[in-house]
Amino acid sequence: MGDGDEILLELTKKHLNIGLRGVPVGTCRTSFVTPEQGVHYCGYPIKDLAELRAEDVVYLLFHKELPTIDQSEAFRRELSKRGAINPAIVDVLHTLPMEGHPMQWLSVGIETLGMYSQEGDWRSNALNLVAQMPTLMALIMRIREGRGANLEASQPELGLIRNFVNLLNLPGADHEIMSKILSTFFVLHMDHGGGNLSTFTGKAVASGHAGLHSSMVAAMNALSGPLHGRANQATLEFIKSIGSDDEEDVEKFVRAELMAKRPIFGFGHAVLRKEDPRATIQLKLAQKICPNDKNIRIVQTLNKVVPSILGEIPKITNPNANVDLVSGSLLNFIGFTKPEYYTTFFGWARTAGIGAQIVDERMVLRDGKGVPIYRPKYIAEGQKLRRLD
Ligand code: AMX
Repeated sequence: MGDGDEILLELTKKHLNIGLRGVPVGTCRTSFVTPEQGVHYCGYPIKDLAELRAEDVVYLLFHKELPTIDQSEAFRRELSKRGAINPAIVDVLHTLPMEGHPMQWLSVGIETLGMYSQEGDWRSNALNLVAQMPTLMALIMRIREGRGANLEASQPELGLIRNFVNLLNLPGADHEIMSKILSTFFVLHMDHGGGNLSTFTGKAVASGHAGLHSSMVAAMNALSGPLHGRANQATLEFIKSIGSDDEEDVEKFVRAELMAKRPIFGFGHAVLRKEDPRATIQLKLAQKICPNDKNIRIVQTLNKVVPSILGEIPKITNPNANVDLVSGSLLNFIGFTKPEYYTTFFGWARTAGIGAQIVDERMVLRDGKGVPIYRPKYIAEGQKLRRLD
């Protein structure tokens, strides 16, 4: 089960130079995606996990089962112990150019953490990174925004989300609401099957034994592209450019965008054939927390009018909302008004899923031997093909 309906088992020429689309390359123990219910973590549909504590979902991805109360407490203590980071990271971040994208800062930050927290085993290194990400994220935002590093205030024992929220201490922010929205965002974005570009890249680099942190940096760089993780940034920019929540205005705007051959951001999906449950969950959360927020009202109007407009276009296989329709507007509502940071939240969440998948490929699959170094076959142009025709 996973990534849609049928599994391709016979390769022909038409499968070359299409980015391995649909070509099976391995098994994934953490998650799969179905057209009806979207992503499942270790067999659980995402809608059943969204309200859980973030650490319990990290536990699920690493252990393939949800923790008992005792296991949950022990795991949170373990993460808390792993959460302390070397203060030298602050000096490194201060040397980075403000012109860099926050995702570039995140990559440098993760590589630097790796220089100080390698323990020699993939699992420990992955959990160290998950535990240290909240502090790294807060430091990056504070230093970039000229608010100064406050590493001494880091309290990993508060938990992943709460430590970030306290450390960041964004002026005017409501810490309860920020924690709720970030916790949901974090759980929804942790994993998405084995073959998405960033996860695949991370596992490929790890297959050469480059080390957990260097492999994760490769994954984050893959995620940073506008065709991959940067779609949440693009969607909020799209929503802001609409400017009105009136149904007629929105419909006019959407039809003009389609005429100009531009995408309607926040709609459509490569695998899903229904509204993405991650969009449904965030729409409900927005309705509860901030129904009158200007961007959320535009999102709600979009969700009312767009599916039927896109439904008129036969080539579009899924006219419904995807995860990115709402996430940027929620982040904006809790005070993250600069969309360039949104992909870093996505990357932060993915360190859990990608970390767990790297551990599986390095320490579990093939009876613990691990997947060998990646080496797909490329064919010389003009080479005679006997079987690929
Ligand atoms: N607006 C305009 N055109 C769309 C569209 C949309 N929302 N969704 C699909 N289409 C077009 C495709 O571009 C494609 O056109 P083409 O044949 O001329 O190239 C055609 O409809 C068929 O597409 P599809 O098979 O339904 O989907 P896909 O797998 O090719 O693309 C996706 C999926 C997400 C890239 C696409 O729906 C899209 O561009 N959506 C808008 C951007 C967006 O919201 N991205 C975030 C995706 C969420 C995520 O995965 N992170």
